[in-house]
Amino acid sequence: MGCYLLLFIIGGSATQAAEKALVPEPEVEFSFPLYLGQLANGRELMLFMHFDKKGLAEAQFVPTRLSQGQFVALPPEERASGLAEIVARFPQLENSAWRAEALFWNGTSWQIAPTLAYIREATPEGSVHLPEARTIQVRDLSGESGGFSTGKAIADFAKEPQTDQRIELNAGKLKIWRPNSTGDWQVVWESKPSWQVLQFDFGDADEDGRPELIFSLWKDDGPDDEGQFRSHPFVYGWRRGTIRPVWAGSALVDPIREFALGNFAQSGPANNQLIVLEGHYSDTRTNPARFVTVWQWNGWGYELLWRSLQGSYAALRSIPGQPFVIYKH
Ligand SMILES: [Ca+2]
Repeated sequence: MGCYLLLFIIGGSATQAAEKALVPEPEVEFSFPLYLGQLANGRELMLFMHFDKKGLAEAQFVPTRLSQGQFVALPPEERASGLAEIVARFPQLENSAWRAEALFWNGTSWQIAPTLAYIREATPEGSVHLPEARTIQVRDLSGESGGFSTGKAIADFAKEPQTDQRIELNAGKLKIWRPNSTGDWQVVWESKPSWQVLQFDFGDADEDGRPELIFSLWKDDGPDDEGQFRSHPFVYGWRRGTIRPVWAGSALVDPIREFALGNFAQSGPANNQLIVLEGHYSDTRTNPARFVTVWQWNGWGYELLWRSLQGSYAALRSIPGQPFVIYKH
């Protein structure tokens, strides 16, 4: 009898330890801006650096303006001249690995211009390199928070009760973890085994003030997939006490290589744009993209605002609060 009891206890402990070990730890990442000096017309030059567990991952030169003791993003009409000044300041970097391109809103249209940025994962041949495993910890809604997508109606969800949440991508599988009533992390949602998730972000994808999980995936199980693996953008959110689909984009005409969600135009408080590097189904999935595109939520889906000329594009990056999207070409 005693022997059985002992075995039971040991068995129980081992199982618990194994479950705990599987809880993903968020990435160790931090960013800081370095002040480099003055530019013309009262602008100030910053170097934004981003570190992860392997060291310096990215560094971008960014023109800013000093306002009430803070370095703030340039207004739309100054963004082009600010970038031009940076390239002129460092002519020795013009034909180096720092050479990059910026996409931004100049007040009247989307514009691209040369800039300087180091991206460790950018390869000379321009292939697309997305991390195979990534875990972030965020704060998400925890209570009843109304219906699904509310289109253009902006609500202040910041006052809602929030819960810690970990989003884990590992080898094409996406999982959402939240603590249960005793504080132990548990999986509350995971992507279908047949899906291949490439990239995710957490932000207000449908402009209603609530954050969502937005991700790009390949799947072949929908009527619009026609038995082929097709690229889709999906949006999931915490709705009525669980994770639910908010918006499931249909099979895209051109597959997503990389995307970035952010308030790049900075034209309103919840006015996000989705920047997408688009490839072609006939290319391999790590081939560089052929187009850079800008999309905006219109109440029921994403509407195309701008498309680049055909070219070769990869390594899409942005800095929170700065109105530039950087890529290599
Ligand atoms: Ca939202």
